[in-house]
Amino acid sequence: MRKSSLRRTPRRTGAALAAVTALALAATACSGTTKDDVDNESAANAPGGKADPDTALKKDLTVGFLPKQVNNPYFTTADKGGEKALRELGSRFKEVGPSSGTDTSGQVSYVNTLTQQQVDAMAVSAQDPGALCTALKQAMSNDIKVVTYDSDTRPECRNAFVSQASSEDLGRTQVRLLAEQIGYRGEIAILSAAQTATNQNAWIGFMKDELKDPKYQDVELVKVAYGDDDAQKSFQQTQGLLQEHPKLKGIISPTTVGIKAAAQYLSGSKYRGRVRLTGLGTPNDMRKYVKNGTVEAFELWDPAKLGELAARTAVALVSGQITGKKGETFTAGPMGEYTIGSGGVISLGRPTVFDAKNIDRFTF
Ligand code: RAM
Repeated sequence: MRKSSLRRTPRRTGAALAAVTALALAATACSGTTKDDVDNESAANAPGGKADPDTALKKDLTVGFLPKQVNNPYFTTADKGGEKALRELGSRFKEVGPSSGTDTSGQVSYVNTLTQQQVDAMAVSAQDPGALCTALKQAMSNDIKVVTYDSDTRPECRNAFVSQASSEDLGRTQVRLLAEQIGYRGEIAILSAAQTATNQNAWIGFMKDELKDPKYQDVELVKVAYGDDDAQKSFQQTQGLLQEHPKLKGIISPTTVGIKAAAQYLSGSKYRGRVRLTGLGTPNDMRKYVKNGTVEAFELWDPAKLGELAARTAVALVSGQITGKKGETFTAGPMGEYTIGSGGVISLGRPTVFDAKNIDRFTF
């Protein structure tokens, strides 16, 4: 089914397209499993397609953005970055996506919709590493380039992953930030997003590994709670953590929705300033909690730049400047040159740590 002629036969009827889609879905579902389990490289390593770094960027393309959650301010900012870049490149942006932070099946339907609409590329932040694979492979077999950004799927289910920063760095630095604040002693907890989220789970894996270092021998991780990137649930989970673990000294929340809700809870409670909070948040969400002493320091990358890089990567893939293989390089407009790393990963750069001294310089 690779490189089927679907996109080159505009007169194909909707019914015929649906039939082909269903057949291809069945075919990919039956054939992929064994290879998928062992193949750790991106879909770029499938046969065919050679990068031509000198070819011109195509215009008039349509790139569909599918975030984890549409009404999450983090994704609003990220996708606006993608929209701006596509406008500059003479292409079109569209955004679809679920409103809940756990709606994996909703994401699968949106992938299928974008495939049926025959977009040129899609940029997807995956709610779950495996659940989207069949649908994404179907998109790629219809000559649609697939970029994941923010949260990855399995490497063979997309052409490239635009990563916000090294997962290892993000996981380890969040533990270091909190440990310094609690004097390397006491109980800590993690308040995450969805239990299936690839990005949060990768960071949590590195947090647990970091905690094995003997310098954290007096720090104990007592619970990982999940707020599903839902403000109310995250607030309640924070409350629950403190009820269950009254000696808790600190919380790491590696989600913009979670850290904001946790800060809101701590700020209005007797724990303000006593229970430390760090993680990943936007300066706009966290400014008042830094100023009122609830939060000392937290980190993030610039979401708009992440969206911009996802859009520029998608256009470079469609144009044939890159295929997603390790070692290929391309110029992402004013963002400069990027090299594709192992597993088809393109890394945005290093995150910024925000505190009372620098937070007013950032407006996202
Ligand atoms: C939330 C989402 C997103 C994550 C940020 C830090 O907005 O879970 O995937 O990257 O937090």
